[in-house]
Amino acid sequence: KVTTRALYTRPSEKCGVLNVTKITENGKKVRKNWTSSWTVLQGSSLLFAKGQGGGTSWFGGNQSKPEFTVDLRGGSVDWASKDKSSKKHVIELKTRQGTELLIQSEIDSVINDWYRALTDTISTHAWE
Ligand code: I3S
Repeated sequence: KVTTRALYTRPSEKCGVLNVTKITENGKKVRKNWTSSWTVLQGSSLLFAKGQGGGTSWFGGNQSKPEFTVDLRGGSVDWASKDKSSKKHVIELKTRQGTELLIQSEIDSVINDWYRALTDTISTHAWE
């Protein structure tokens, strides 16, 4: 029996293609470099791999290794202000380690789902 609760339970894993750029690394401003990236939310980690993975999940085969990984614990997520980017639907993600990323999708349902998943993850792992 499918309960309402089950319908609202979110998976702890999520993946998809997003446009991503770092804007700050270890507290230092870096030059933007927007890249389309295969993005995976796994537990409290967000993993990015270059390219779109050729339609195959890199979990299975010998697809590209994660380009970089972000620890979401202690981080924060918000919608980016206009001065951060001229693009629409941009999320600003700050890590406790002082890395700031912008994450974007042209599809608002896609970016809204990511926003929810990231805020849920950060609040779930807030006390670790
Ligand atoms: O915040 P900025 O500097 O206006 O960001 C833009 C630049 O990074 C630009 O590249 P150049 O390094 O060649 O100037 C990018 O092509 C743009 O996409 C960046 O702005 P948006 O608003 O798209 O985030």
